[in-house]
Amino acid sequence: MALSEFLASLDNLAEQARAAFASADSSESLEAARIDYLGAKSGQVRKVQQGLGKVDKADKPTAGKRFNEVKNLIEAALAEATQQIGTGNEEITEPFDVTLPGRPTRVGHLHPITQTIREMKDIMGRLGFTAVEGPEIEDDWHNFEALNIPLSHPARDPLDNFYLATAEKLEKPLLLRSQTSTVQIRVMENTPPPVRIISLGRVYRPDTADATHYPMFHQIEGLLIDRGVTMADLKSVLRLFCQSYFGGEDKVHVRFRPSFFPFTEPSVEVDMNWQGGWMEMGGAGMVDPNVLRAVGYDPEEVTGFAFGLGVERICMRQHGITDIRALYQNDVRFLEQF
Ligand code: FA5
Repeated sequence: MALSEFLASLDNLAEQARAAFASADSSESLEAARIDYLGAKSGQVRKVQQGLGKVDKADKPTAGKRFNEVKNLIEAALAEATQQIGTGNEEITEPFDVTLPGRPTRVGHLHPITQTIREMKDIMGRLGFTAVEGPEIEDDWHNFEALNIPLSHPARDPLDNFYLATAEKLEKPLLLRSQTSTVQIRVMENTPPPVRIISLGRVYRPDTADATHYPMFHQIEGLLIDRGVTMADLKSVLRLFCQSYFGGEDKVHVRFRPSFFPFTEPSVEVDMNWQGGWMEMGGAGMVDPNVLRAVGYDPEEVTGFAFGLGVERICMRQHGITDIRALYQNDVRFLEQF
């Protein structure tokens, strides 16, 4: 091979390699270009080097010298391109101040409803009520029958309840409990009087969500059974509970309205003042003798009161939350305020 031809191929190679390294825009593409040109087995530089053997003997020293120069040039171009892209493994050259404070860790906290539930348990615990739990999937007996809600009662309507599609549906329907009053029955079935319990948990109703309704919400149920319990005891306990939770007599007004529940007689609805008007907080009343009989108690011996209050509404009033849906949208910017 003529010397001039070999030298021209070297110049050509240097130019192409430089252009390839300069146009690489990531360490991956640069590595591909490196292998293409400087790869030990079949890189372009290696191929051109093989051509050196075909150069006339007399021209070999000149050709070899130029080959080494061009190879060095290509390696320098690669080093420059590598530096520009950065390998991610650069050594830390900036001084590092070990006395700087660390980045603050974001600490989570309890959901406002969980906080409310805990406060309620505390307050009622101080009034002598023990917290108990019951299942969220209930049967017909505990959600309706034992609560004096007969088969024909509209409260059993499939449009008002989440029935579960079981094979025995018609015989023994199962449903997501629509109220925590189910727990009253479970406790009285297994405990002789006196009874003094509360139960806090989720209940489910196919209600359309609006500012004060949600299809899943929480109730606090209270039940006190003993000799000689009266409506006055019920009103005192509810007032004390509200005043303790809201922080004093002047912080909340509670109003009782005559109402009807199949499982209490007489029954009341309990309202609290809220934004210049009233918001319904829950229902309550004296346990109906039919319910006492259904669980094997003697209504001539013992009487009692029960109440069921909406936890979300009480939490909303306490924190000035005007829409119940905000509690369940899981927007951290909202939740971290509590
Ligand atoms: C009951 O559920 C009765 N079990 C209460 C009761 C217990 C009465 C013991 C007598 C003795 P009511 O359906 O009214 O009652 O619901 C009670 C409270 O739950 C309401 O006052 C309200 O505060 C809350 N509530 C009802 N539906 C919803 C809903 N969809 N979203 C949020 N809160 C609700």
